[in-house]
Amino acid sequence: MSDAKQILDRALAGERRFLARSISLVECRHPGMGHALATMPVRRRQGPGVPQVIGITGPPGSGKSTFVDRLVTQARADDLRVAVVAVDPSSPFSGGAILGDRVRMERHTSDDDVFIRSLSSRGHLGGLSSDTAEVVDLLDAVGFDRIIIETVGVGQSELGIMEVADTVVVVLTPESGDAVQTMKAGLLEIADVFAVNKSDRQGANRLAQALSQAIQLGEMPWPPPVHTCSALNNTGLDDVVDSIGKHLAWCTSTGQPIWERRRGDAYVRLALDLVAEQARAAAREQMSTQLEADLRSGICSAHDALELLR
Ligand SMILES: Nc1nc2c(ncn2[C@@H]2O[C@H](COP(=O)(O)OP(=O)(O)OP(=O)(O)O)[C@@H](O)[C@H]2O)c(=O)[nH]1
Ligand SMILES: [Mg+2]
Repeated sequence: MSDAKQILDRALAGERRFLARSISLVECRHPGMGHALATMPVRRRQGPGVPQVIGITGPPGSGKSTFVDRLVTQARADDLRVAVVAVDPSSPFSGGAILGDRVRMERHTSDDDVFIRSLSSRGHLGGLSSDTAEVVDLLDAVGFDRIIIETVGVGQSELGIMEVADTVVVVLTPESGDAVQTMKAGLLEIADVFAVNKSDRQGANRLAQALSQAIQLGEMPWPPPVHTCSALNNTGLDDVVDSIGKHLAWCTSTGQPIWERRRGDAYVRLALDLVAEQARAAAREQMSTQLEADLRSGICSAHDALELLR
């Protein structure tokens, strides 16, 4: 039995420390962990909702973590075990934000039924690397009832979250741009529910109305409901939560084929990412000092290097 399998088994037996270690092994793409994961009893492979996976995305500072904190409180009131995965954009500027998240969620850290973990986005534009899907599988197998993923994003780069979450909530603010900008950024394709947060500030209603109008124009299988709310003041959140529930119900009925396609995309993407990462690492290893120097000076083009390193 490999070390990874033993660590995973102890995580499955409910040992928190080993859950944290298993996640670290997923993050570093430990091959033994990858294989062990594939044999796990992952409930979400059967269909949406068990566990319920909710993705929260939106521009920096729109109130995602404050919102997630509310969702955690609500889930705990329903006696659900919750895991939160916050995907850091691995940017030198994110340090403060992550610290901020910890402070915001501090009240939950002593609760044994709440697990909070930051993941690196590995420089993926999407703010969500394919190993997030594996971490969610792990949290699923360990028995969490609800898994919440927070990622920062401003548009199409966020497609990855759709593949992992049953429902994606896009959190906007009156300051994050008008409806046209939101659509140009591709957020309409990503959102299952829009939460226009910071409704205590001017412009939230206007943005929400413009978004609703734009949505009505498109013929979407699930036109995303738009709500205004204030995560800080705890107002309007019930409607957002209600819409999350309705979207999940839709996923388990009419929307099931769409949900299945999204899920399938995640597995295909994970496989392609693994291949690409391995090829890149092998090419890096193979690249001689001379070839690197030739690339730097322009003697050798990137296309020539491709032929040489194939
Ligand atoms: N006025 C107002 N401020 C809010 C509201 N919700 C959150 N904030 C504040 O907005 C700031 C950012 O909140 P966060 O929850 O950290 O936002 P975030 O989207 O998680 O931020 P990043 O993860 O850094 O992208 C904090 O100072 C919050 O207190 C709200 O409804 N109204
Ligand atoms: Mg945050």
